[in-house]
Amino acid sequence: MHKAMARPWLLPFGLVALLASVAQAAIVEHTFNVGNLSISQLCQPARIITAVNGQLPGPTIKAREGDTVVVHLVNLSPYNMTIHWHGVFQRGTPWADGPAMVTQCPVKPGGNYTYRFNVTDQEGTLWWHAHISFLRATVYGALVIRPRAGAKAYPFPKPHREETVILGEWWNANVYDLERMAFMTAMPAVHADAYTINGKPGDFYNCSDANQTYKFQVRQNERILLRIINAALNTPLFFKVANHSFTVVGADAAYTTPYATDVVAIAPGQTVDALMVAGATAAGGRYYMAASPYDSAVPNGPPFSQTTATAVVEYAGSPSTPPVLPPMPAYNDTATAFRFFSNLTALVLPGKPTVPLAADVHMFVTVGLGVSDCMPDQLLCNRSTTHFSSSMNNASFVLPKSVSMLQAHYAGDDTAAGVYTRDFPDAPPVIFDYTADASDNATMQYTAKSTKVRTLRFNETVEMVLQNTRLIAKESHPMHLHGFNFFVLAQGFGNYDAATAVPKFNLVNPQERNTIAVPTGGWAVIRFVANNPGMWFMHCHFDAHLDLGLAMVFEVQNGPTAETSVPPPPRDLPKC
Ligand SMILES: *[C@@H]1O[C@H](CO)[C@@H](O)[C@H](O)[C@H]1NC(C)=O
Ligand SMILES: *[C@@H]1O[C@H](CO)[C@@H](O)[C@H](O)[C@H]1NC(C)=O
Ligand SMILES: *[C@@H]1O[C@H](CO)[C@@H](O)[C@H](O)[C@H]1NC(C)=O
Ligand SMILES: *[C@@H]1O[C@H](CO)[C@@H](O)[C@H](O)[C@H]1NC(C)=O
Ligand SMILES: *[C@@H]1O[C@H](CO)[C@@H](O)[C@H](O)[C@H]1NC(C)=O
Ligand SMILES: *[C@@H]1O[C@H](CO)[C@@H](O)[C@H](O)[C@H]1NC(C)=O
Ligand SMILES: *[C@@H]1O[C@H](CO)[C@@H](O)[C@H](O)[C@H]1NC(C)=O
Ligand SMILES: *[C@@H]1O[C@H](CO)[C@@H](O)[C@H](O)[C@H]1NC(C)=O
Ligand SMILES: *[C@@H]1O[C@H](CO)[C@@H](O)[C@H](O)[C@H]1NC(C)=O
Ligand SMILES: *[C@@H]1O[C@H](CO)[C@@H](O)[C@H](O)[C@H]1NC(C)=O
Ligand SMILES: *[C@@H]1O[C@H](CO)[C@@H](O)[C@H](O)[C@H]1NC(C)=O
Ligand SMILES: *[C@@H]1O[C@H](CO)[C@@H](O)[C@H](O)[C@H]1NC(C)=O
Ligand SMILES: [Cu+2]
Repeated sequence: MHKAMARPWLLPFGLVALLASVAQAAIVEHTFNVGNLSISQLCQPARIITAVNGQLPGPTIKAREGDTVVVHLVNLSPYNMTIHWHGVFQRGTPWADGPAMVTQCPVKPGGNYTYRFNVTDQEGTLWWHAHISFLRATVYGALVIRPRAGAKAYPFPKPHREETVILGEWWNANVYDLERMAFMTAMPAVHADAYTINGKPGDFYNCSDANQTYKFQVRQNERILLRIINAALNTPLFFKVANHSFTVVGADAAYTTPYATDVVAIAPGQTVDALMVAGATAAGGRYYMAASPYDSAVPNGPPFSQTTATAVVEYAGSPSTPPVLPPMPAYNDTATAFRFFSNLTALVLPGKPTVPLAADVHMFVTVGLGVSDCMPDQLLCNRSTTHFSSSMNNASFVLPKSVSMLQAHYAGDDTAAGVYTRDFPDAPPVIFDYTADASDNATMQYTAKSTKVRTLRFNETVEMVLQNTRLIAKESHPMHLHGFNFFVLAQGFGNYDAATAVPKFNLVNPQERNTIAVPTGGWAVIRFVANNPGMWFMHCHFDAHLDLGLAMVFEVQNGPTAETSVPPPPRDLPKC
């Protein structure tokens, strides 16, 4: 499990530390005007989407480790809005995390809010996205954190160039209305019409004009750092470049042991940093970069778009020959996805946190789909058909409506008692054969709605076994934790069995992530240290599942000092 590959590029870290100590932290300031953008995709008539500063994807935030990021969100759109800084620890700034009704009330149309936070103790690729409704389908962008001392401080050969590669999904529909309809009917929303690379679907859709294919210009033998982000709402993706291979050096803004591969698997919410050498044998040429879906649902889930997004990697001075398409894995190629996900290990660096060798809190949490009663505000919920739900430990999460959970937490126990309960269970209500077809019956599928949190003392170490179920369908749920990175000790298929799993725990160099694609019909074990007081959302990063309740919240209590306590809310925190 933890065969570290050879490290060909070890750098003198004393030098890195010296350079780091003299670098000054800066303030990186942006104004995000969120508003209407008229755009034509897939040869459809122009439609109005919600976007930041008239761009799809939105602007890239470029910072160095230790910098302060300040973003003024000005909501000129007709919708309530919040932005989440996906993967940023937000230590000491829990009010800037962004999930609607968890850490803040939304910014109403015409309103504004300033997010202020430091990007400390993390380097690599993160991203930002709307955290309300399905609006992140078009409100998203990259957040790149470089080392303080510049590119020389990368623990891998300095790239000649860096490129952001944001994978997304596009609908020929209003995604706000889609979310409303999916919620009110408790039925899955229709699937995306296209996948995209840097906002563009590429040449394999029934429409071609010069504007719908993204192009990367490269020079022979250049070493390019690809910062790959999966911003799709509901679809894990396979990523390849024809006739090129990669060396993965980071994931979720944590360095990895260099890992050689010609295919990247990436679930919604995840990022992968991969070096690619422009060394295609025939000098020059044009090659497709491609992203195609990984559909892990068994039996088949709702239909998904069986299409491929492409961009073109074009060598300088090359003739305009037709590009070559790489052979993509089959949509159901779980073996390829698992090989990639399970083979990554951390690059252990001096001074970086290492995996806790023991845990104070042990949780066993089932993750999956189910059915619930129609809620009063699900106005179109048909009582005579199945209405879908999803849950963790059979508790299907609903957001509060009148005040955010962090505000309730900060106000104290009396307020909190009316907003959430502290009874999120450490184990499912019934122990059963989680992944067996025979367990998928009406009794096991039923789940009730609630707003439950798990309260943690400051600095407790938590171990969580995430166990996917077969209820309705097996599926690889990408589980995302706000406020922390976690270490991935082990993962596998079937029901978790401590007797065989514990001896395989990687306690040497486990990968560190903020989003784990729990194997379909399988399990993963994660550990994190609750050293960040606040209210931290943990949820499936498929918006279709989040909306149906696949979530919970960690309430992390204050530590002994002011620095380890939730600070007062910023004065401009939006009101409900
Ligand atoms: C934005 O577009 C919506 C239609 O989607 C429209 O109702 C609204 O008036 C537009 N707002 C502005 C400021 O143009
Ligand atoms: C953020 O960084 C600035 C500058 O280094 C520092 O003054 C401030 O205390 C930091 N804020 C938090 C919440 O750590
Ligand atoms: C932000 O909101 C405040 C309070 O409503 C208002 O005074 C200010 O002008 C707004 N700023 C912008 C840039 O819209
Ligand atoms: C293109 O159109 C054809 C015929 O209408 C259809 O069969 C095919 O699925 C479409 N392809 C895409 C990628 O939409
Ligand atoms: C291509 O994009 C540019 C800039 O966004 C725009 O001005 C132009 O009209 C577009 N062309 C087509 C054919 O859509
Ligand atoms: C490039 O990739 C294509 C598709 O896999 C393959 O057919 C072709 O032989 C490759 N060319 C070279 C030069 O490797
Ligand atoms: C993938 O799907 C194909 C075609 O539907 C099927 O023949 C194959 O058995 C599936 N493979 C796996 C691993 O489920
Ligand atoms: C990766 O994981 C698979 C198991 O899925 C294993 O067979 C393989 O040897 C591992 N190593 C590499 C380098 O892919
Ligand atoms: C509700 O579901 C039943 C059973 O599938 C179906 O016959 C009926 O038409 C549905 N009603 C509505 C309003 O969609
Ligand atoms: C449903 O599945 C559970 C778990 O396997 C089992 O205990 C129970 O007896 C089943 N109920 C029915 C009605 O089949
Ligand atoms: C957190 O716990 C670790 C040991 O588990 C300890 O070394 C550290 O000092 C604690 N941090 C704080 C701020 O209490
Ligand atoms: C926007 O949020 C407020 C709470 O801050 C809520 O009352 C209102 O219904 C929301 N509007 C929409 C369109 O969701
Ligand atoms: Cu899910």
